[in-house]
Amino acid sequence: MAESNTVLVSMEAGVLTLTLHRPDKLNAFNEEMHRALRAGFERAHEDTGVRAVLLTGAGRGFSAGQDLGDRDPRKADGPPDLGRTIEAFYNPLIRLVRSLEKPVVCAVNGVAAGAGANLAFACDITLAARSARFIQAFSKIGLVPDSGGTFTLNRLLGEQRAKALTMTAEPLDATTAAEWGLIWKVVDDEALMAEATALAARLAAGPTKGLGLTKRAIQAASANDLDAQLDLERDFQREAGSSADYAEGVAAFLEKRTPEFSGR
Ligand code: LHQ
Repeated sequence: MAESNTVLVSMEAGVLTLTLHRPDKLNAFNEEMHRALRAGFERAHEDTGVRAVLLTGAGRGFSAGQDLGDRDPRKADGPPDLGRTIEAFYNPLIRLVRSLEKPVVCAVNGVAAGAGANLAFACDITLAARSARFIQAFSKIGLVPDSGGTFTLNRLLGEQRAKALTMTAEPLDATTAAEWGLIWKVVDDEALMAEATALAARLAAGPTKGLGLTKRAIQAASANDLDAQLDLERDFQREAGSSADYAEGVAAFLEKRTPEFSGR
């Protein structure tokens, strides 16, 4: 994996922690940070030792979205092709997060704006510091939401709230984001990392094969009717039922002991 100090990478007890690290820019995305984050998620896909990912930001922000200095339309060679930027960087990132068959926990440590907010919403279980806020900043600069925002906000909030948040770019506080179901929960600022780390570690020690199938099933549900989803559940249960973790889970239950899951 290419070394870059724009994303700090650490691995402990099956948890790959990826920390966005451009704190003086509120972890806004430049191409180097994109490449480093993508490499982190690619490692999570390939490395069987990785059983959960924890994504967070360094400093007082989670991510302010695209580094606008890097996509300045006033440059002499004309406005940049933002479609190309989306295709090359943001879409692959969101696809990597969503297709990873392992839990992705996100700890939003501070402001999350633009693509930074929508990246946080694309993760599987998102916790936020009580002081964090989410801003659909796109409309402030004449852009449209990206990084799956129109998909996620519409599904989670419905059209009224999705349109109001994106058209007004009004900040949404973490408590309201949790009440609206955009994130899992709010945690006191000083407790955020301990709680998110403990959650990621708990998931990494869990039956991660089954958790990965659970993630796929829930994500598939919005495109399926009930019959298709019931069929999918049958197929996934068949697969989970042949896993070592199912055998271990049942054995541990019957023997009244704590299971030791391997993720296989
Ligand atoms: C920044 C940024 C930033 C550069 C803070 N860029 N420096 C995809 C494809 C291609 C192109 C376009 O976009 C996209 C997707 C997107 O993400 S579009 C949305 C882009 N993001 C924004 O429009 C948010 C811009 N930032 C802000 O509105 C504020 O910084 C927020 C509300 C996030 C935080 O406000 P404050 O807490 O008051 O912090 P600040 O504004 O003072 O920022 C701290 C520093 O970070 C500052 O630098 P400086 O050298 O003056 O200390 C900012 O310039 C820098 N920074 N966001 N996106």
